[in-house]
Amino acid sequence: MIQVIESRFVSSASHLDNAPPPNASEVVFLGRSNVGKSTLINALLNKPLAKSSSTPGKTQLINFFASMWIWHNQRLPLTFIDLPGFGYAKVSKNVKKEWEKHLFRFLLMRQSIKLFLHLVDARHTNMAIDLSVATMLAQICRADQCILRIYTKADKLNQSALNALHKRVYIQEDKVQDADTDDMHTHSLLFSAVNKNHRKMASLTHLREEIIKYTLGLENGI
Ligand SMILES: Nc1nc2c(ncn2[C@@H]2O[C@H](COP(=O)(O)OP(=O)(O)O)[C@@H](O)[C@H]2O)c(=O)[nH]1
Ligand SMILES: [Mg+2]
Repeated sequence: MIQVIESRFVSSASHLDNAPPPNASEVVFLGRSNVGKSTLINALLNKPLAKSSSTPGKTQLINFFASMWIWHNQRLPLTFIDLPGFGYAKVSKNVKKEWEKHLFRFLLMRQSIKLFLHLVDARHTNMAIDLSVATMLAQICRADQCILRIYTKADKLNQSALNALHKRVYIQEDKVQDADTDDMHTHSLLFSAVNKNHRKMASLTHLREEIIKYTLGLENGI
């Protein structure tokens, strides 16, 4: 049984250099604007900490959230990191380029990151931006890190699309469509913040277990 007993917003940063000192294992949430990052963070932490909005591209800073989890009578501190949306459309190309350079450096250099949660809209699973994020993650992922791809908004799929994606994710292995990437560290799940009890979607409890498993390096069995 996993419980999240405390969670709070720590601070925002624009770069690696002004990020708070790492003092726990870290889980990074990344994906396009509006894919459901803030919603998922709030659901997992059980508190409306991350601002969720229907206006794409609002988040421009890296936001840090501290939390304390209880698992098998152990206290496990975990930090969640909400990254600004990739593919943000409302800034100039140069601003965007500069911004993504900072993000990349942050992801590459921050040693405390143990898990990358890559959120992909379940309705649009082959977007170029997501494929390039997946490739980038597979390239920078260290041996002590994992990538978990979460297909969000699964409630918006019709039955046959849900079945097809479910089959791809759980029955066949869901591979990044790029032959160059080493996909050993990537796993996938379907999720809906709206429909929490669907047997083809991961529950919050299951997601929390996966997060613990991967951040503690226990992926070969809890
Ligand atoms: N139907 C549905 N809507 C969702 C889901 N997750 C998020 N949303 C909605 O999608 C919009 C964007 O979500 P948000 O968490 O702000 O996305 P972010 O930009 O990635 O942080 C909001 O209106 C959310 O209520 C989901 O699983 N299902
Ligand atoms: Mg957000």
